[in-house]
Amino acid sequence: MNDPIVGIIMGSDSDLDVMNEAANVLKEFGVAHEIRIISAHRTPDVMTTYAAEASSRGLQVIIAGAGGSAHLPGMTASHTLLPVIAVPIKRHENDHEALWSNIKMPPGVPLATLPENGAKNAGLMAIEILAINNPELTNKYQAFRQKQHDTVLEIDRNLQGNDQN
Ligand code: RP5
Repeated sequence: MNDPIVGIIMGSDSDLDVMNEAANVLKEFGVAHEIRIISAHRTPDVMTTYAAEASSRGLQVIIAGAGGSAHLPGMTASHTLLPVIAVPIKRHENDHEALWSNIKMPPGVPLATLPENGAKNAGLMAIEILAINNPELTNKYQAFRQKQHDTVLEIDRNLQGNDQN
């Protein structure tokens, strides 16, 4: 595999089931990536070093997922100039702390916060960012969107057919 250009990081291995959806998207598009467990609270030194060195190691985008007080995405964004996409992890019905934590960044340090558990779209947003300067990836992404479009048309056609009875 090539050197990773996307870093997927998360606060705990208990976030893996959600964050693997981002990894699956990157795999589908053939984008080299790495997956790391890095906790803003339990391993703050690792988080700081990872973010500070991410760009010089060749990463172009970071996807960061965390639950609870969820400081990992925002603090990572504070230590790098790379775009950071946040995935707030939600575990139960009234568990919105991570969303509120991620979405309330101070002006000057942006964090692209996606919906709770929105790791699939985090992967796709990383593809969009990378595709800006990558025509091959742009073509793959265009094909993905076209397939999605055609699938909806087919489902609708089938529905109309089923209704004519
Ligand atoms: C957060 O605390 C992690 O991102 C995880 O979502 C949550 C719970 O972590 P574990 O106790 O399951 O390791 O920092």
